Amino acid sequence: MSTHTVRQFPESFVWGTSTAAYQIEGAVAEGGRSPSIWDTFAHTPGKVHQGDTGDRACEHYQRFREDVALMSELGVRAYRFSVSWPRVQPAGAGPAVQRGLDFYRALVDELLEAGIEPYLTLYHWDLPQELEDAGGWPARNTAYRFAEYARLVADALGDRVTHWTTLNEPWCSAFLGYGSGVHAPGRTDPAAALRAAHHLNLGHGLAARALSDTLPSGAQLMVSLNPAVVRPRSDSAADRDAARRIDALATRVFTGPILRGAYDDDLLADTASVTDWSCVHDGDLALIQHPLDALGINYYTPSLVSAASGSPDAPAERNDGHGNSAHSPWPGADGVAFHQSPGPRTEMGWTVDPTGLTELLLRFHREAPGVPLYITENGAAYEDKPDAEGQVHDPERIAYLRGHLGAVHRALTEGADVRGYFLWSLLDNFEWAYGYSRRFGAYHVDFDTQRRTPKSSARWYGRVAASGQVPEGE
Ligand code: PNW
Repeated sequence: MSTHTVRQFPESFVWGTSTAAYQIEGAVAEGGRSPSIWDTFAHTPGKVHQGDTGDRACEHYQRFREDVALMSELGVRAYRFSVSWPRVQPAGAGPAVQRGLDFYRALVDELLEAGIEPYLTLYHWDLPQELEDAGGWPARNTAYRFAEYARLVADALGDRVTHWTTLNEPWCSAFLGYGSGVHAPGRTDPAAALRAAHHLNLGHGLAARALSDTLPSGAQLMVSLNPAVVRPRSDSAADRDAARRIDALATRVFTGPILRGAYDDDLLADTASVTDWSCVHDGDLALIQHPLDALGINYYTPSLVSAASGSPDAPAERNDGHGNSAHSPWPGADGVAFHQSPGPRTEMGWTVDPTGLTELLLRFHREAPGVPLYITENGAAYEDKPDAEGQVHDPERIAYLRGHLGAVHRALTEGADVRGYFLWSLLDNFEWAYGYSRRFGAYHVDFDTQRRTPKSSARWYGRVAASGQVPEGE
């Protein structure tokens, strides 16, 4: 076997970068935008690292043309971004605000002009605050409001955007937002978190139907999930059961209804002490199981779990990678302990393990037969200090990307229908509860001057995107 194999990707493989509205746009009071739950949360003392907010972020709202030029310079042919709901429909109900739609139309036109294919996500966590005040995702009405908003955006941009994603990582919205409270809106109510999960599923199904009704034929409908790769610490029955529980709460709570039209019995049994699931109405599951044209998978790191040792009532250890909270994001799984997986870690504390990505892609190749897969997020945070010449050398990120692209290639050779890869992220940006203290960008951003500088990983990724080849060594 050669030690210098070059892994060749298919000609049609889509290479892109990814961002989200609240993490990069800033301009939170421009153009008629109203506050989202993330504005409120970030402005609440103690919620975000050093009191950072998205008020300015990367000023992408003003600098989007420059940012599209960065993508051209990089040589990527696709861009995944999200639309800010409160920019388009400030109260979360009623007519769209034209200035909000105009911003996204200008962005899309700039992308198309540059030959970059837009991949639009409707919801990357920035719920209009007014809808939270009316109950948020634990309230059924929010799912209907989401579908209405989806239709407004599809009416406005359906003539020029082909790739449509309803939700990004509903697990984070439901369980970090309403369970552990480390994300907006910061509620810590396990029953509300499970209701939120169902209403996110319902919102996805209703929005999928609205998009199918509105978009021209040929449009591609997808959802981006962050399914967990859960590994039991030992082969004992108790540890394997702990892994099963977390798989149910992290992954199957979404893929069950979305892919198979059902919540699995073990999930319902595990959570029976938390909720009776009366939020699931007749007909909901059929709506949620709307045919998908593709499935988006976000992957960063696997999870290592065991049955909590000691008395059966011992509280679960928390996974630091999921943010520190006295409250669990895993309702009904108090008997599960999380452990640090062995191996090198990124600045998030997340273990680098590309084999998890191959596993996930092969799993969904089996569980969603005929549904093309995209990696809609993958990447790593490192310290990334500019040197004396202002250059940023990030060999660890290059190694991370090389490893994970190797994992994607491996899944392809084993038959998975993987169509594209979106690096998280184009720019260093507002990393949620970590504020600006964690940098995922291909481009370094100086948040005082807003200067963007390509890291060495950006140049590396650009060469990969241009050639479709991932070199094994340097
Ligand atoms: C994802 N967890 O967030 C998001 O889609 C991005 O907006 C974010 O910047 C990126 O990954 C990096 O964090 C996650 O605790 C946040 O398991 C937290 C978790 C997973 C994903």
